[in-house]
Amino acid sequence: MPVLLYLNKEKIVILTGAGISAESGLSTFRDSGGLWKSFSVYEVATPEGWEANPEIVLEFYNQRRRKVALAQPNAAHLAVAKLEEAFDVTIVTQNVDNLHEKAGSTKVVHVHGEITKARSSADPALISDIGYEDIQLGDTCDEGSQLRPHIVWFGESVQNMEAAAKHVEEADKVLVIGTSLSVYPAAGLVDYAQASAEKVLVALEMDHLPDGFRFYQGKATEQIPKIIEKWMG
Ligand code: BV8
Repeated sequence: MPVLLYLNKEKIVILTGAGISAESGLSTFRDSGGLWKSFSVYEVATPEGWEANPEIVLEFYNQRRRKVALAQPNAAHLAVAKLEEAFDVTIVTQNVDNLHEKAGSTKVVHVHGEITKARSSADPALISDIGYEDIQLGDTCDEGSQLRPHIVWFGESVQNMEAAAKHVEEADKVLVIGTSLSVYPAAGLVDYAQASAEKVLVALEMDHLPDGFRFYQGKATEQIPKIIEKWMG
């Protein structure tokens, strides 16, 4: 693709949450049957929970990682990946699964971490790819500290936020898929969208719609291919 052509491509930023992976069999958090209905957030997704009982936290993520290993990208992930043929697409995801990458998307910014990575509990810069392997108590980093999931827990600073906000600010189109927009600062990314940008949100339901966003209510695998087909026109 000649550079000039690439530079002229419209920029699309796609902000995704657990809802885009729901139809791939991965649980959301706050829907009925969601993870926070059967697990205590405090126990499995906070540094305090990790300090109190690391085995419970390791098992929570080991169980989810085994499900991610078996999960396949769905029609929504695939349609989003296809957009790259005609647009400059950046995905900013709160999801820790790798279904966007499995679908073929090439620019994926994770703000809440990645379940296929582990990091040293002593040095957050020591990150390693573990694929779908469990992390057990006693698994240590090169410096001898216990390995933990490379996941952002509540009370921990979110990753890549500055880059993510810049992408949204520069976008001609912002598409939000499958997030309740209830976790900050990630949820605040929608506020960086320009008034002039086309803003669309797809979910099963939304308590509050961010300013200027058009709401398409329904399943991602039904709504997203239609929106992408229109944009690819
Ligand atoms: C931090 C771990 C400070 C990863 C998660 C204001 C500013 C800053 C912070 C705060 C603030 N107010 C409160 C806070 C604290 C807190 C917070 O936001 N609390 C909330 C609950 C009020 N934020 C934090 O603690 C953050 N850290 O700010 O630290 C700091 C700063 C500097 C230095 C040190 C510290 C950290 C937040 C990250 C927490 N980690 N999880 C994991 O285990 O996966 S959050 C968790 O919720 C996930 O990461 C997930 O990504 C996130 C959001 O959930 P959603 O993806 O939106 O999923 P949800 O179930 O909620 O909704 C599903 C949606 O999909 C629904 O809309 C539904 O309709 C739709 N849907 C379902 N099925 C489908 C569908 N749509 C289409 N098709 C379908 N089939």
